[in-house]
Amino acid sequence: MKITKKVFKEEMIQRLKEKYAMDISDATPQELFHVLGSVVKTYYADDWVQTWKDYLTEETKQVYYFSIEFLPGKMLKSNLLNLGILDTVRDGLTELGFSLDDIVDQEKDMALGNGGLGRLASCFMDSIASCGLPGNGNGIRYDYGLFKQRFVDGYQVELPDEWLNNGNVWEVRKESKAIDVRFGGDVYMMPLADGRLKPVYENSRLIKAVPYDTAMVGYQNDVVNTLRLWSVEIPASEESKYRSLEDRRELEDLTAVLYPDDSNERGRRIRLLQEYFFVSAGVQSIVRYFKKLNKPLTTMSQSIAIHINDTHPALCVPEMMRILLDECDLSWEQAWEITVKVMSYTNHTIMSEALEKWPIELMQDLLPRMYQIIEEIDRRFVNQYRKYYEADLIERTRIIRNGQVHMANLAIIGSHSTNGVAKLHTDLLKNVVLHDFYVIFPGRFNNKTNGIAERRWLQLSNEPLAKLLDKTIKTSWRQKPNDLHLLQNFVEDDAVLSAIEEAKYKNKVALAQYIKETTDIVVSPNAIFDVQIKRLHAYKRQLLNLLHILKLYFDIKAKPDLQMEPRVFIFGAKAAPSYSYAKAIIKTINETAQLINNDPDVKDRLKIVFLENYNVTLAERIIPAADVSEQISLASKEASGTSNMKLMLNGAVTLATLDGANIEIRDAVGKENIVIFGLTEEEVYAYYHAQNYNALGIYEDSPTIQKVLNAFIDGTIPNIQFEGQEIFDSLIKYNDEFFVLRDFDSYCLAQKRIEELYQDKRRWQQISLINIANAGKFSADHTVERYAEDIWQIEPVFAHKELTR
Ligand code: NBY
Repeated sequence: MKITKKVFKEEMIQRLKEKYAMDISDATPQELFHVLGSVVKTYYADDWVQTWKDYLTEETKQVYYFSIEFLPGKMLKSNLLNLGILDTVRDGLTELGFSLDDIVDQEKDMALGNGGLGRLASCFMDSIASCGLPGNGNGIRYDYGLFKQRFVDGYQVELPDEWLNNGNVWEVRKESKAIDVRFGGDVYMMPLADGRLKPVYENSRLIKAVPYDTAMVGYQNDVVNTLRLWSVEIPASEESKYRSLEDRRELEDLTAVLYPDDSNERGRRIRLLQEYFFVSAGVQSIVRYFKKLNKPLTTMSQSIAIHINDTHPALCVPEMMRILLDECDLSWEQAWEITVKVMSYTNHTIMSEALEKWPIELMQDLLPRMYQIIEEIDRRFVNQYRKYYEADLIERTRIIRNGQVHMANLAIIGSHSTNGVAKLHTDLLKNVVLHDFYVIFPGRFNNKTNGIAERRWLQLSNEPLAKLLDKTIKTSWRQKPNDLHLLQNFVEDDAVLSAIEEAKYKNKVALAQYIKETTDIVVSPNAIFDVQIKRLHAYKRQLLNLLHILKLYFDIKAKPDLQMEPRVFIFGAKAAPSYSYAKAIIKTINETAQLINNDPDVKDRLKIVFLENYNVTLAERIIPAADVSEQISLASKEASGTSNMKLMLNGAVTLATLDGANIEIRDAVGKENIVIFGLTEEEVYAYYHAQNYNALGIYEDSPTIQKVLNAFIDGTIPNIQFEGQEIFDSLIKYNDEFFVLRDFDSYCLAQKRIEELYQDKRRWQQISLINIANAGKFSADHTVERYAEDIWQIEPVFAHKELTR
């Protein structure tokens, strides 16, 4: 698309007049944002229609990525970049007297996700479109996204995220594509004259699922895919059934809020209904589309792939079965073959409390037909495999067990592919967590290491570095992230090395400014910016970070003129509202920040900054300014991590355990260019087997640990009487579930190593460069290409595009 500055400016002036009846010079940034959004939409409208038509007429095989979370953040700049008009628009606006950045500030973050899993889904949407792959997202249009976090007296307080308050320019409501979804009541099977059975529903309810489509614009390739999010409405025909306001409310609330937990949802009715709601609407609309192609249902897997992102959409399996059996009259065997061929599943965690299970009664009550079908899948599974395997193994792998429906078991049994999200994670799935399934279905298991959208996490968020790269290695890296490798040739080039440092410095100045504005804390851009940004979880061990900071603090107190490299420790993290331990950690970090930041003895050698409301937009500010990337989860617990990749791409040095994708980052940069510490996964498992971990012993043997831990309960850290005790007890009384004390010494040594490296300026610059140069490997473009080839069997549409252009 070729848009000139002149045309763009005229369009802005004209549209603003039409929409707000005013001269552009009088417009507020908010008004400008809305007009700009609608102008940008016209720039991709034709391609959006065309992409859709191409898929239909060419009968291209498409993937549908089902995820209960998507976390795109802001979309304006990313759309401009991908349309190739970022500079045109920025310059045009400048000439009109406005700054693009002020207008960008007006856009609300679209935060329909909790953390890594939701953000991964959005990186994949960007990469799928940018690689020209035919793929669409399918999810829920929550009225309220992830809560806004505020700190009050150091405590996390949650406020509703009213992201739709000023409307949403990017979405298109498609009333005509609405779908009826049925739930509740009773169902029984009525025999027909020809011997088949038909379900008869009594007292069930119908709700209407209305899709809202958002364009997923590919990077300068004319491909525009669709993210389809469903919203609930009560169909006119059903109005009379709702006598009480409460009844109505329960339904209307179905798509009201995103559950703010990133590990477990304890069997809540509305959550199960949410899962079925978007699955049923999505699968029904896919089958409706497939029928338009006039092909035999038995060939569905040649046209359609459905991806189940974690177990939340696992009902895709029985829902597809229901449609094929009840509405298309296929036999069980035919329906099952199609379903398994179409479905694939990604697992994102080995933490057992996060493996989703639903009580049988709840499932029967809310989704009676789903339950019948799951029972039959379970029965047939047991029947088929008990011939070959011992009874215990079958018992452990079946779907219905101990009064519960095991969703991971359903997803694995009902799909042809199960993947983990980093090499170590996949190995643990095969060898430990899902080993029983691996025995039965060895060919279904595969690894797909996560990746990130390099466009957002470098091109958009780190302009100083992006420009430097253009100058140094030309611009091909923008199309092909692997070309970042070219930077490796400059590892001995002093000019390039110091330019990298200058770009980092610039970003640090900008972050320091933001920190001053939002927290009133003054930090020096000359200090080491040490960053830990991720959800607050015991296994991610923000506590280990804090213990080390306290150690540094006591070192200073013991030796007031201690020479050390000044440090700023930056945290960004939300805790699930119901996760009281995580909230205690937040409170404690905030109180420690008060203590240290205001102690005159510290003299700016140490600062703690806990930024409020960590989200995609804040990540885009912090990551370009980071010197050190904290990836310190207990080995074996972090499935992959993705902030590790984003920070590396921006030249931060990784300080990490051998967990998740950290291992692959080490392999990519070489062990001299990363700082590794702590127990390995084998050592962690050895402790589990021997059951001989003794946190109290470590405490008793180490005066340093005693000093640091006692600060939690002796009043040294103020205002944490309750929280301090809770944390102390978690380590000593409850034997330190995540081996924080065991890894403490090793972590402190690693931090010492970071300081030494930083003091060798040139060496640090080189490590930084090597990290950037080797980050292309972690582009989500590669990841989705692997999914496309190995799992979905879909192909890019470029060949066609080239011909018709
Ligand atoms: O998925 C994360 C993993 O912890 C991280 O290591 C990985 O990089 C990332 C992408 O693969 N998992 C995650 O973010 N999980 C969730 O957000 C989540 C959300 C909801 C629920 C469970 C997990 N839930 O049960 O409601």
